[in-house]
Amino acid sequence: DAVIFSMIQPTGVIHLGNFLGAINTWKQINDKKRPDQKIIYGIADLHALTIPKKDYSSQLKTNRMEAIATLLSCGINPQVSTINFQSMVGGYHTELFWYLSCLAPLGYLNRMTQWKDKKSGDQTKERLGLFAYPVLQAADIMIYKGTHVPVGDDQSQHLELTRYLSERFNAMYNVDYFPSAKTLYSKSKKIASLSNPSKKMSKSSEDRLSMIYVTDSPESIREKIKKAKTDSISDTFYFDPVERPGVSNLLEIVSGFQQKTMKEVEKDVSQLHDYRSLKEYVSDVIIESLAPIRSNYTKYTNDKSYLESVIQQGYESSQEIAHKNLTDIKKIIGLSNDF
Ligand code: AQP
Repeated sequence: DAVIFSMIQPTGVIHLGNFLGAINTWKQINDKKRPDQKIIYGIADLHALTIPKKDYSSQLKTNRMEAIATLLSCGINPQVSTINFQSMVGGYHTELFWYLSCLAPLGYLNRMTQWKDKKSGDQTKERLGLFAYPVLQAADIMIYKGTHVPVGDDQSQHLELTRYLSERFNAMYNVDYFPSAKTLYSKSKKIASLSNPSKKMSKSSEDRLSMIYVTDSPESIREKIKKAKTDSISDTFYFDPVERPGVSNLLEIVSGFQQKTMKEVEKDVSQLHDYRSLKEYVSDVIIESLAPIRSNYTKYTNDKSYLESVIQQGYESSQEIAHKNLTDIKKIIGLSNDF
């Protein structure tokens, strides 16, 4: 049977990159779930601690709650997909993390681009948690024996590590226990920053104009798209991510929301002959697509008891699988007490 698993960090409301790169695919999988599939979507609140911030606990508490409300608002149905907090089943995840840590080569972890991007370079300040981040991510997937992982392009290297650790474990203990988790990309696997299209749209950017949140107001969306970096190459708009990264990113966003091919999007915008009209068109598409998410979000954040019930239900269902799998894993390793 297939186990579809993915997670998102509780860093507040999500942006278009998270939505088009991952969450929208999560929803499509949710909507087409087959009886032989199990779907688990998690809030990676243990990963949120890898860049420690002082006096962060009340903010983390709010962010966790907002993350659940965001997933529900984006259309993930908790009757179909399990939604959990990583920390609630954290004992299982971190125990497997330890077993995998004993197999994970330092050299491999050192090559991870996320580590290279986020580390400070000062050994006295470097934290083991940030370095070990992808091993915990592998444990998150493997504790449920995940077979398919829908993520954005930036996660491809971590997924390779997950497959590597599954193989290592299977080879080390001479079993065929862990499946090789496939990476599932959405059509728009990489959404760029609006202000600097050579970079990915990222929550950690300090430039507020670089990203659009799924709950942004129509005015704010218009403002950000208006200020998005484009070019002056031609007033006919076509997809060319190398020569025209800004325009291509806007077309990519439209294609992601409308689930149209780039050819279709290019045809739709072929009537537009100035940047202002293009940007108005793109803003209209985004505003219209996000309207239901925005109103759902207000509804869910005002219904804390419903959010709590979703979390409790998600905990029970994932705990059961994690418990069973960890028991099997310990037996394979030689850590069970049936002498
Ligand atoms: N720009 C993006 N384009 C496509 N997919 C993206 N994802 C993130 N950014 C883009 C995908 O969103 C999912 C959740 O990611 P996460 O929990 O790792 O979120 P994050 O890393 O906190 O998001 P950011 O904005 O990318 O944060 P920072 O600034 O910390 O790096 C993942 O599937 C991811 O691929």
